[in-house]
Amino acid sequence: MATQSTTPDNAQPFSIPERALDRDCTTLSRHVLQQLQSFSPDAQDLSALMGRIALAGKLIARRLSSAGIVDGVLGFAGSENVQGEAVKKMDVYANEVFISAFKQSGLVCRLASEEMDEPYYIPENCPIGRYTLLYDPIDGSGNIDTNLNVGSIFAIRQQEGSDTTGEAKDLLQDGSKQIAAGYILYGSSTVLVYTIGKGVHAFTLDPSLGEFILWQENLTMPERGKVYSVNEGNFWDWEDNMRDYVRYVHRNDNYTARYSGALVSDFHRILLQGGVFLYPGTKAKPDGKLRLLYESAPLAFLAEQAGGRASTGTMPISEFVPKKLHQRTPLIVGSIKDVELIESFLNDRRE
Ligand code: P6P
Repeated sequence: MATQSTTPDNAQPFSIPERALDRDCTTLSRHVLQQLQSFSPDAQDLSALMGRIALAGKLIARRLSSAGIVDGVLGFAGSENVQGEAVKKMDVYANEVFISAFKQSGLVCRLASEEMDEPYYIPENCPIGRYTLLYDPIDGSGNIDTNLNVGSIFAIRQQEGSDTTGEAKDLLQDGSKQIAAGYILYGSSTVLVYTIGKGVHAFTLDPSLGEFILWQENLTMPERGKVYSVNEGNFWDWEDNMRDYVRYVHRNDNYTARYSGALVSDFHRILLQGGVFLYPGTKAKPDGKLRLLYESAPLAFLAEQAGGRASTGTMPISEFVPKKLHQRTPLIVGSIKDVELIESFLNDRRE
């Protein structure tokens, strides 16, 4: 029922479409509770966790929007991370943002990040929670200095056992242990996409409100798409069957190539329009480049929730049990028919 008011000259009553207001009030934290249809402690925790993710996203988006105007956004920090990659200033900043957003939350016991050799354990003088946040604070940071899209990727797992050693052995479990996953895409607008296992939902940051407002619910990937997204500069490093797949799409008019150099940006396109993103292993690096726990597994959770598929090429990403915290994996993710086609090439199952 829209609220109506009459005007003195009996003109058409002015009405405020209730839907518009209700939508503006569907913030991320409220949406999580609606998804769970519960106000249990677990539901409240999950809602609060997503609220902290949103805070981190707002802080990072604000910083990125001032790149070139304030120091500390563009350029390199002058160090290397555990991945052996040159660290950008924004990698350091964004990593600290997530720690600050969660440190006093009482929600997590540790944070595991692409940028940290070992997990950051919440100090004893801070409230300790029972969840672990795994995250890539800035994915695709090579794009920052040219003002192209970048993202943050996150996954939330329950703390299991009391392992406080650096290996965090209880994190070395398959993707079914993720209770929430998603990403924030810092693009022409800032979009947060998440799942808690009840569909995939997208929110857009309204800077005037400082809130992520519901944009689309229950996103589903088309079962096939036109886009294939891969860095063909690695073509001659791939195994023969992978090269055969790429030759197939070259010859087939139904495909077009799109590749941004930022996983979140390329995945978001695939989520909305269909197609496939792939970062295969090479002869020199059969495990590929992308990390499992805080890049591929969260995106696999989203893809499967959206009716898509995510594979290493030989097994579902969601079933892959990592041997170490910074485990790498080949990644093929997207529309189910496109992923299955690549698997048929890789496993010699072509009709
Ligand atoms: P390449 C960014 O460094 C990243 O981790 C992903 O965001 C992206 O998809 C990939 O690596 C790009 O790697 O080798 O194509 O530059």
